[in-house]
Amino acid sequence: DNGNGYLGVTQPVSVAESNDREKEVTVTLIEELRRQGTYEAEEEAKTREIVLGRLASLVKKFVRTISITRGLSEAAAEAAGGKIFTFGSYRLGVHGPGSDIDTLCVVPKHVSREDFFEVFEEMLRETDGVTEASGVPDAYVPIIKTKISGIPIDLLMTRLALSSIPDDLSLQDDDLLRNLDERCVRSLNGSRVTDEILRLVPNVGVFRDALRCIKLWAQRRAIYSNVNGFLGGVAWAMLVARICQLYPNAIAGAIVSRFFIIMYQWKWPQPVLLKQIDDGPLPVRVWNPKVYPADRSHRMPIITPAYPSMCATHNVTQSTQMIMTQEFKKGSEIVERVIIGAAEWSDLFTKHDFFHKYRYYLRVIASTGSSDLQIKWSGTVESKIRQLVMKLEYVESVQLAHPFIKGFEQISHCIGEEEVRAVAEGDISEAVAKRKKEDLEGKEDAKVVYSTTFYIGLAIEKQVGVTGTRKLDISYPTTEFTKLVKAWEKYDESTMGIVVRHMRSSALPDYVFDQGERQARSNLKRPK
Ligand code: 3AT
Ligand code: MN
Ligand code: MN
Repeated sequence: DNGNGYLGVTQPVSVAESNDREKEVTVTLIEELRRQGTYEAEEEAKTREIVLGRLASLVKKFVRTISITRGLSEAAAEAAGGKIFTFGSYRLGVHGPGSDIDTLCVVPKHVSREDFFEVFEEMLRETDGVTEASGVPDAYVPIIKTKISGIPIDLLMTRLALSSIPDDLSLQDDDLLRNLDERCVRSLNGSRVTDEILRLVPNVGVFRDALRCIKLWAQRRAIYSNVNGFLGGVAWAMLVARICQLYPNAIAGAIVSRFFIIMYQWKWPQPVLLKQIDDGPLPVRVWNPKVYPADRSHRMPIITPAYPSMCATHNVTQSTQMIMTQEFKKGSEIVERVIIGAAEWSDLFTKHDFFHKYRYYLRVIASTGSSDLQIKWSGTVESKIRQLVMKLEYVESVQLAHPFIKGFEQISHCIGEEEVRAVAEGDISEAVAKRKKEDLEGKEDAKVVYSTTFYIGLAIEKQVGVTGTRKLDISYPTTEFTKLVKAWEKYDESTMGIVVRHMRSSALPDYVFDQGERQARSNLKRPK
């Protein structure tokens, strides 16, 4: 509550209770979400709780162990505490079967990050039920990825400027950020943001059900991805939370229907805020378009509620904004029909038609010779795709450059340089496609090529074709993009390939379609 009797930066639109029809469609919505498999089984939920309990004790044991080696007494070591906080989808209560648990480990000041990545990681490995534990200490947000009793877990750590971490510690106080290093501040942020979102919604149960619906819809419509210029989990959560604030007594079905209409009509770049932005006690940057030109360029700003507030949607481009706006419109039409009984909730969750929508596509192919290197290289290339999209948007005849939200990975077993080159250029011959690992045995010039292909759909003005009379010229954006990815500090010409090619939709490979999807569509287009 902000002192005015409501949550949020404005008064609610309506404090009315939902009507009978809205109650009915809420029941059918939850049924449909169940049918779609968005809820985990009871058994898995129990496993998660057990795993978190064990993780909490392990963190305490770790803090105690380090405290002893730092010369603290038994009693002081015990009192040093240590606590875990979850964030991400599990904390919000919208995780699905197989989701990870994002967990923050909070330790006192005498425990260092090195201790975490050396001692704690080792302790994890020696724990029963732990099947994976790999730390990335130099990441922007340092992380240990682990798996306990089959549950994937992302572990972050933050070292507070406190000599002990009591069990009832809350992360809400902004002063906790004083005297922390930047990595600790970044690691703390996820938990502080999710906690704050939950505090700022009037009814957490309603928020969860509505968010589950919106997440599933966004995934099916292929607009769930922060890197590619759409929205990620935190941004979707904040949008739904804002609608919940505007209709504090509405139930999930009603929230979902308001969501689409309000988001379709939103006057961007007016920001979506869950509370007023605080200036806070530290000399750190807080989102402020009046001060920072970069913040003024955000097209659909959705601002995190925990200090220091940031924009969760700085990747949105002109094209991705247009695509999301169209999807809000379509969603609002479907939900309107659901309310009058002329459509089913399942209609809202139909699969996207990205690979049927455009006549021309760009392919970006990143390739290397090893799986470890491929993860890094394809990740680097993917993180730059929105730069390519923005450059394509500048090309006069390009109306829209639509990035697909995931890359397609392939492993090709090649014999000879010729085949290696062809695969790197995206031409995987039938012979190569069929060849297995065993077929390479004893072959001297054999090489395994790992490739990831990203697709960008192009909406082009009529009369302009890739091979038409007025030629579409995308050489400038593609050359600039290639230069940009090659400027990566770890780029190595001899081991990393990057190729950009355009293609007609008819040349799309079968792997982008579900079984039978392509055939069904082409029958649809040419009825007999
Ligand atoms: P899932 O149910 O796990 O798919 P989620 O919303 O929990 O959905 P993630 O586990 O990927 O999604 O991310 C949870 C939060 O962790 C979101 C963001 O604040 C943070 N996060 C995700 N990826 C990164 C990253 N590479 N670096 C830093 N923070 C990240
Ligand atoms: Mn997660
Ligand atoms: Mn995660």
